[in-house]
Amino acid sequence: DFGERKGQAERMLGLMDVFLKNDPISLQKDILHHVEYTVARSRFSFDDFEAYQALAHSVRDRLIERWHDTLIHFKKEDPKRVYFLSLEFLMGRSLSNIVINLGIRDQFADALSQLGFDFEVLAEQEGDACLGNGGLARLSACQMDSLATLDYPAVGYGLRYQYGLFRQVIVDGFQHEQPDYWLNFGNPWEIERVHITYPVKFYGTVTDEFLNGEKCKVWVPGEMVEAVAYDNPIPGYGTRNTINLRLWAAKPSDQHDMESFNTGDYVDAVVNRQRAESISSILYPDDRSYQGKELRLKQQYFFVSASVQDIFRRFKDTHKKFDEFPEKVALQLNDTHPSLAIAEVMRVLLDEEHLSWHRAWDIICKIFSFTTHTVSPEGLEKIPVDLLGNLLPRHLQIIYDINFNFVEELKKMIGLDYDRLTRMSIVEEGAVKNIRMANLSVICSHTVNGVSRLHSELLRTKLFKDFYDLWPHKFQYKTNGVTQRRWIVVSNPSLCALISKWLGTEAWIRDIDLLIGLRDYATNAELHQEWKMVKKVNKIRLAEYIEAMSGLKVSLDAMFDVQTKRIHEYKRQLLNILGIIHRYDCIKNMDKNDRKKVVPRVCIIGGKAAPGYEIAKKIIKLCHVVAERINNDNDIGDLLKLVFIPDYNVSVAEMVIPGADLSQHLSTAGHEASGTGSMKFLMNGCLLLATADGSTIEMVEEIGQDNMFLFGAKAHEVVALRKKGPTLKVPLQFSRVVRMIRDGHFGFEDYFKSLCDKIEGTSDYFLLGADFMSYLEAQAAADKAFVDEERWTKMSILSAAGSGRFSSDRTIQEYAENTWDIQPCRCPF
Ligand code: CR1
Repeated sequence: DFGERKGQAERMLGLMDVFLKNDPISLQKDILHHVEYTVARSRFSFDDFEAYQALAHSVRDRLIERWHDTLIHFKKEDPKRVYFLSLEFLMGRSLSNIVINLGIRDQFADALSQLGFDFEVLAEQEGDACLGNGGLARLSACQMDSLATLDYPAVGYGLRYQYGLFRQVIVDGFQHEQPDYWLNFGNPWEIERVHITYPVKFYGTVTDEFLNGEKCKVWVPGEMVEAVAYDNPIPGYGTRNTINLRLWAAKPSDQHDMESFNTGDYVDAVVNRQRAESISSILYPDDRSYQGKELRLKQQYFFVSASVQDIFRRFKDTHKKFDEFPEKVALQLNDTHPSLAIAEVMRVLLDEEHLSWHRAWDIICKIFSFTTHTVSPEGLEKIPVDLLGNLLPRHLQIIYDINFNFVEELKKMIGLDYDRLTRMSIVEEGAVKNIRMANLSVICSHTVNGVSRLHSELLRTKLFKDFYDLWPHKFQYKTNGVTQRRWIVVSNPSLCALISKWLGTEAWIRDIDLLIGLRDYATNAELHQEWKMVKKVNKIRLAEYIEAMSGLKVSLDAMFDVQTKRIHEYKRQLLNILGIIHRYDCIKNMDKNDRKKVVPRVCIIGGKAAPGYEIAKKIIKLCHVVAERINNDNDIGDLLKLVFIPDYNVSVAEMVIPGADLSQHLSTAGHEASGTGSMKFLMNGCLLLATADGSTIEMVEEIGQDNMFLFGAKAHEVVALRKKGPTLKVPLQFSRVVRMIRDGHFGFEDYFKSLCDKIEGTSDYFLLGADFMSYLEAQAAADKAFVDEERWTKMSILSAAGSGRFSSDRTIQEYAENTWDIQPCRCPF
């Protein structure tokens, strides 16, 4: 009957256009069609949100076309694929990004304007997908964009949380958290795959059984839930390739609780089933502390198990021999969160595919690569053995076995150095026995990546020194990058047009190295004029946002000075606030003449604090009380303003970053693994005031020290400074501003006492006092540069021109070549 089916297929094809058309009439028809039949509003009466929905569905149709073609092409070519496992993806909005990558933004904008709608206004209707916390999660999103653009055969795997990162609401200067039920208004960018489901097992017991005369382990689970796939197509730019980001949602399993239906109360049994869904219900909002919560572990295993089943299914579709597995599969662990995948792949190979330990282990050692995103040992995930053993009894056995073999091997290599053996073991002994997920990941991966050069150095000399001494060849680094599609083309259209005009090409959108060509015009008066205009346009947009949000009018002549990122002690937002208090204090004590020389500033701070992170929350409150004081002091006027931007997320960032003149990156040296916010500011021609930490060190190499305001102790000096403890001198200026807070100059002195105690005396772990003078000097240098407009503009042009190295395209290419060993697989047009 193949002939019959083929005949039918041909008839069906004849009924459809080969491709959807992108001329204005076709687009308008398509949008109206979706208004009427998808959104189910009359085409004579629909509002902006409904128009957005119809628009999104028209875009989605075109996206799906390419996505199908890519998947078919990959299937045909069967290249080695990289599977990118990440518990977090911070996608933000999708519409603008997608139409730009598909190359049909202008066509849609024209079509809409003929219908009486403005593309930009509709794009604003979209809510953010905040399925991640901060740096790590946004990095994953940028990397997906680059993977697609560079034609790599990649699949992203993650969790489809029903509640994304909390919304931050400020009440009386205090942070409050509100749930982000982001799916309330539907999500046109995902495709629910009701037929792509896998059972995921938990709890239960492991028994020994005999199969064909061989002993094998059988895991009899105590609970089963179903993982359902939701596919999110990710289009590349300048290519037909559109790759898949597959997010799993938990649903009750039909097999799981037949028994309870027979024995118990029917209604109760149905209600109980709903508990299964809680696994994918919420994103944990702490980005660096691990409390050994069972639900978190369940989430990790749930997404890992479903992804691994999916990967095996795909492999087995076309391959019989598992020895070919490493030729077709690269598994990337984005931090330790997905590292249970190691034990899971091992379990499947041993218990389900019945490979010998030796063969299975050989495969494991060839397929995993691990990237860590932290510098501090406390940031490394540990899982209590009891918790793991209860939830995943078979996995605990496998991890013990891996560890046993490892330690035996290690003894042969290093002898009975018990301290070192203890440090390197996957199992941490102690009152609570823990599994060290980082050790597991390092031991089982062929490559361990850091996210900047300095980070890699710290990994080799501190965090993973023992492992580096053993396996130096495993350790690499790939300095992070961000995608210029999102961070220039989508978020700063005027700059995008300007760059293309001066470079005479749009090719830099795919080939970022071309940006360097801007250097040739760094002193060109005409470019300077246009460059300043672009900045002004973006400052106006930001100023309007600030006014709409807080009622505060800010002067466009002032320097817009921005620090936006998650609130953390090591990121030192507090240093910024103390600097602002100092500036305020100085202005207050100036006479009229001196005040004329002050460079007016609008200081902008934004970022979320983890709900349980008290100190971070106090920093937010401090920012508000200081702002209250300064902004209401008529004596100060436009010389100084302080604004806290609430609910910082991807789309707020898209507006704030292009409008910034100066951005601050103040982490105590040696604490920021990389930092990626700085890269977005740099690309947008914003000047950086920063410590020599993470990726900023590499930025200095690209744009030169003269084009940045660097300050503070270097990473290698920090340790020595800490040792000085109480003998460490802090400047009078520092003591004075802390005293102002303690004395209640801004109110709430009792509440802020613990904050002040944290930075005075021996407890100033992040060295605010030690770095304060140097910080003030860097600020003064920034003021001086700002009044020299020509110099400032030149620095700004050189910043953008030198930002090419910080594109995620470069990062991904390095991963593909040096870690995953994959080749591009380009879908023909
Ligand atoms: C690091 O703190 C880095 C990003 C992306 C962060 C930051 O320096 O740029 O990862 N870590 O690599 C993180 O978010 C949860 O950990």
